[in-house]
Amino acid sequence: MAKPISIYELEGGPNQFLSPYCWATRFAVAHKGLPIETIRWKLNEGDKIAFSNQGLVPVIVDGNKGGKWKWFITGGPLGVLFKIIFLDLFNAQSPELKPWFRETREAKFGAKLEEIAVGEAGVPDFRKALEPMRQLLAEYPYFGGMDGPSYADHFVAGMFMAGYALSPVKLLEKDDVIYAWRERMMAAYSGICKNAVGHPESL
Ligand SMILES: N[C@@H](CCC(=O)N[C@@H](CS)C(=O)NCC(=O)O)C(=O)O
Repeated sequence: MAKPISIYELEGGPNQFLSPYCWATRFAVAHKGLPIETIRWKLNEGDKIAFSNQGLVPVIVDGNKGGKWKWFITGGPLGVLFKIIFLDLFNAQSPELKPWFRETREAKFGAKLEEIAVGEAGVPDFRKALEPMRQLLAEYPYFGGMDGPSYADHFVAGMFMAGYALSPVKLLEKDDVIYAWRERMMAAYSGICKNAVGHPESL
């Protein structure tokens, strides 16, 4: 068996993966059929990933090769989801980290966490921001087309899995084409999603 690729991932509880970007990487590595090993990382542990010459996760280590996987962001929906789950993300931090999280995030955004977070009230905006994806999935089973998931699917599914890990809010209606697509993605890759800790009531 190949030596696992290690991924520095944002720490929740065991098997609780909080970062959409890390999820996209988990999917992509699983897509290649490669084993993966998680190195749990906290937001204030920039020193541990300094070898990647930047301060964000995911960082992967594959043998002696380390580096950051650079992805582009899907803009709208992830920004809205961030506001929906922001207090859950705060609450998922360890008691020692919470004051640091509050202080650095409030300084960065220039507002109280409670003013940034919108919770469930953000759902209509989130669903609206998914409209272009909905149109695509009405035509094709995957963002990558007919044949199966590709990186675009990994990235969007990563966003949903971060929501699942953190928040009980129902992001999708059952009759949404994106709902069926999410079910397909959550069943893919030998159950990497099934084994992840999250909020089943949010589905
Ligand atoms: N666009 C970045 C996204 C990575 C990112 O923002 N990761 C977050 C976790 S979701 C992070 O590491 N945050 C550390 C911090 O905010 O200090 C990338 O190219 O990988």
